[in-house]
Amino acid sequence: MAQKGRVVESTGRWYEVSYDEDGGMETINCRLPGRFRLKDHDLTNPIAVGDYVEFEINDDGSGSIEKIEDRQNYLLRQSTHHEQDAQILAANIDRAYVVQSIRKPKIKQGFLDRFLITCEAYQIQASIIINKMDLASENDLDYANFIKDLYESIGYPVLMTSIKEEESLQQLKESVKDQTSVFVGPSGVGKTSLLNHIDPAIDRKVGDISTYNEKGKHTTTFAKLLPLQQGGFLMDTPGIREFGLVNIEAWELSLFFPEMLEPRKQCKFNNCTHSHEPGCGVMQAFEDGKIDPDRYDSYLRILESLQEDKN
Ligand SMILES: Nc1nc2c(ncn2[C@@H]2O[C@H](COP(=O)(O)OP(=O)(O)OP(=O)(O)O)[C@@H](O)[C@H]2O)c(=O)[nH]1
Ligand SMILES: [Mg+2]
Ligand SMILES: [Zn+2]
Repeated sequence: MAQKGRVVESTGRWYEVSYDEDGGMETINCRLPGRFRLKDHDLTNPIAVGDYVEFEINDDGSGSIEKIEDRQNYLLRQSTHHEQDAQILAANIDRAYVVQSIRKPKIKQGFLDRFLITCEAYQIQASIIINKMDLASENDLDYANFIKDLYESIGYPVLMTSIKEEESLQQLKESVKDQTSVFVGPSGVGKTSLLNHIDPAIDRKVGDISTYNEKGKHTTTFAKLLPLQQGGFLMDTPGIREFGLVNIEAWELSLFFPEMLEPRKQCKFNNCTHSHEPGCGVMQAFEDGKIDPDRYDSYLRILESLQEDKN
């Protein structure tokens, strides 16, 4: 008889599936019969971590995936320079957290903005975590508060955390309960450390203090969806330097900046790129102080990079 489960890890050939057995979580290694393999042409993975599946248990104790349920949503990512390599990072997610640290390494606003654009484009709720707040100087604290006010005014919750201050993790712990969440961010910001504090049973390897900025040093090397004791799933992902945008055209970019949605209705030209055109509602809103200069600057940089891709 087929059982229902959820893919928590993928090696490309094997899929680890987590399922409920008499109230306890069990895992089984499953294979995917050949007939599924070429279903989704433009994506490298026919099954993604986070997919809900039905499987049969074979005599040798391994499993065979029989059915993949339709995805409610998914988060795509690509390494910035490989157009073809779009991959589903995770499927069926309730919230994605973009994790940054106030120091070691510093907040990269460009990373935040690119990630948030993808979440808007793929209809995924997003939050921002600023970790390592215990390392913050007075100036850092001002900057963290600036980021919090700015992004919350646009609609993204911002949490300030430190693994050294247990109370700072309370809200995060409550938010991830019974949800499927994903942590994404640069290497060394503390994604795995946060996870280990949310559920101490997880106990994943974290980085050495001294290694965070060494080129190519990543402590976490593969994405894994971890069932939480308190209910729900949390995905730990390897650190990435930049978040590449997938399948986004220059003309639609402003649709993924929530604060531009109203102003862009005032643009004189309906193919306005909000960069130089006369009668542009977005540029007007920027001049009136209704759009933050850093965000508008991010918009222009990303627009330029999307236009370059076309040539
Ligand atoms: N001071 C301080 N250090 C922290 C905090 N959170 C994590 N760290 C340290 O930062 C280093 C990196 O933490 P990891 O959890 O491995 O970072 P990661 O984001 O998972 O990194 P990758 O797996 O490489 O992507 C470790 O030495 C942690 O102990 C924090 O809140 N405060
Ligand atoms: Mg990690
Ligand atoms: Zn415009």
